[in-house]
Amino acid sequence: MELLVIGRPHVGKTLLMINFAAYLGMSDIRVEVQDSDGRQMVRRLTLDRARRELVSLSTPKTAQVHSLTIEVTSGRQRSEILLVDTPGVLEGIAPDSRDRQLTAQTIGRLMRAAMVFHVVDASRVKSQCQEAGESFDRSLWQFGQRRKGYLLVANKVDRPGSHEGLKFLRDECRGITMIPISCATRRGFRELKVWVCRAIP
Ligand SMILES: Nc1nc2c(ncn2[C@@H]2O[C@H](COP(=O)(O)OP(=O)(O)OP(=O)(O)O)[C@@H](O)[C@H]2O)c(=O)[nH]1
Ligand SMILES: [Mg+2]
Repeated sequence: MELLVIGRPHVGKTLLMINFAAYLGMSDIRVEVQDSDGRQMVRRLTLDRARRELVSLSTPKTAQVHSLTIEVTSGRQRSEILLVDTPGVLEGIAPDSRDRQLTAQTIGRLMRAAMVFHVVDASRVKSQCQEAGESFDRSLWQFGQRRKGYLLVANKVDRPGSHEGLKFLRDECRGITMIPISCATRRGFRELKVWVCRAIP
């Protein structure tokens, strides 16, 4: 069963994948890397190395689909979930054909995934949505309103401006489940795990 992590570039998707694995008790991870042509390769990384190599200081970073298997335990129930980190989706149609292919691959997976973390940067989402008008984020949370297994993850709540961003999201996304988190401080990870346990089909 697949849990897809999707969102605009630089919102913290990759750090979320790695730090959530750490929160669940994993010390090293087996990352499957799939390029835009569907070719696959496997890498075993410590969490520190994964953070150093996969998380970006400048945008954009992830140019392939990364996935790793996590195990979630709740009471006696143990479930294996494929956590899938995707390249950031840009507004509109990308000029580069490889970027267009990656976006198509990501949207295709969105339709098939049992669960979706739609990640936004709480400290920037308000200005990004206001600048873009009909933005990718808006389309995605409208899609999420009609779908089981969709969660809006408001990341970077440790950053200035996130308070206003959370208020904006609460006004815009009525009826949608949202969890504020920080991949930097790990706030909200317990709530993420509880949500995943309940959302497992
Ligand atoms: N302050 C703060 N920084 C964060 C948080 N989460 C991620 N970052 C930083 O945001 C930057 C982007 O993180 P990534 O995990 O690479 O973001 P991404 O969404 O995977 O980026 P792309 O792969 O380019 O789409 C890095 O410098 C992270 O350290 C957070 O909760 N708080
Ligand atoms: Mg990334």
